[in-house]
Amino acid sequence: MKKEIKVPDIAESVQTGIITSVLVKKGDHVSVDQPVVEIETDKASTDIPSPFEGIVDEIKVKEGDEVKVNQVILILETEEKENEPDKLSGKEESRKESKEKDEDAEVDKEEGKEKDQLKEEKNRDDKKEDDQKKEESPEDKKRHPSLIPAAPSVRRLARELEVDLAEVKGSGPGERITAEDVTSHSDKPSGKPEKELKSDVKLPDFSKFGPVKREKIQTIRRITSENVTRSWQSIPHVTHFDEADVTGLENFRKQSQDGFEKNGVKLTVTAILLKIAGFALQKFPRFNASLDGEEIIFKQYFNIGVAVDTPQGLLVPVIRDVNSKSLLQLANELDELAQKARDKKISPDEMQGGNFTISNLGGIGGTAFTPIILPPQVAILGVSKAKYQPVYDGEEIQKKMVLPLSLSYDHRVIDGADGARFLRWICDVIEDPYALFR
Ligand code: CAO
Repeated sequence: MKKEIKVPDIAESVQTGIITSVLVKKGDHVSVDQPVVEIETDKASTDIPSPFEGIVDEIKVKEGDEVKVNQVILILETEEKENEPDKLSGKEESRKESKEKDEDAEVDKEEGKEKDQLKEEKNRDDKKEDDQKKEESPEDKKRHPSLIPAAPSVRRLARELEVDLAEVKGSGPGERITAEDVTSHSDKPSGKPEKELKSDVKLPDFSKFGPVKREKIQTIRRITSENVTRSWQSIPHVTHFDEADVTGLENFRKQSQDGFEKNGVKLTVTAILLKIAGFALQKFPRFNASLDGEEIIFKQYFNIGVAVDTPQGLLVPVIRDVNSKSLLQLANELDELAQKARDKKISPDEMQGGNFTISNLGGIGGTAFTPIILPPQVAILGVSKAKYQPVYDGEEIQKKMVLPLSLSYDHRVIDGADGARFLRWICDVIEDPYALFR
């Protein structure tokens, strides 16, 4: 029996991706969980595993194709007979069941909320409706979107795909709008220009001046570009600079190296900064927060993202609960996640939930830079190259290794003095770890 392999729900808010590699060919035998294609989404590169065992009968996609969640990518010829019940692998079946249960529970909850809301709105509108006693026009629907018949999950999908439900004709009973109605509506040209990376500068014909070559912008670069533009345009950034004497910390790092290497990992500057930044976030809760309209959300957990330079662009894996981890655990986890990011093996989940970010460009060079905040975070620490410098200590000039640090913060949440105190505290702890107890 022929079975379709579709693009699964990769992560919340991910609806499309680009096929970067097809890992099988027609006639190949595929086993359960064997990766069949590699897909790049706005969150990461990931493999799509086969939920069935069988022989590849047809490949519906090729490298470079843009695909949507639920789109068929492959057809497998399985050993199952036509009339046999759908035999999903045990793992897939329980995955599906528990996902459906979770979704049902969520939908029930949302539907409950929505029913109350609907009731309220309906009471308010009943008087008017008595007078009108006529069918809802699209204009009415626009004024009362909650009167449009659609399940909460469908409304959510419409929001994600930026589809206006008032413009969708429902194909379900009583013109109820289904998920398919929304996705097929989003396929139709809406008259709105496609999201693209536009420059405000009118480009000249460069070929008049010399040879040129054009290259399509890859998904990760495109998404980074959109995110940094949005962040730069919507967050009032301030960048504060300071320097830490890392002579003692470098000695500690070198002395500890043997012990770490016995455990198969190097103790790096970034791992030490992760530890110190975790304590700093605990001491200065505003830096571990997010802005939500007129409220500030103070997070009670300490997850820190680390910017990783990869061949496909900038990725930011997140180290969770840094304050409950030892330096060795942090060094190990950082090494593992950075490698996964470079090997395109990092999952979207491993890049979510960060409260603060560290971007260390010091391994490459530079004296200072102004990092861009990753919303909904409110601050990011930039690290430049540590080098020996003559430092006057009030009595004499000494040779010290100095690490330049830059902290960009959201001025809506953090004042300049707070920014200066936060970064100075980090420098103090780097220079003298006993400062932690002060
Ligand atoms: N100053 C001086 N030397 C530094 C340093 C610093 N700030 N940071 C790292 N180094 C040194 C390390 O000590 C190491 O030297 P040794 O081999 O002699 O010990 C070398 O540089 C390489 O370090 P590393 O990069 O392997 O290790 P790391 O844990 O410090 O950094 C990571 C890991 C993921 C942060 C880094 O590999 C990386 O990708 N950095 C780029 C981040 C980036 O792109 N930021 C920009 C984002 S905004 O566009």
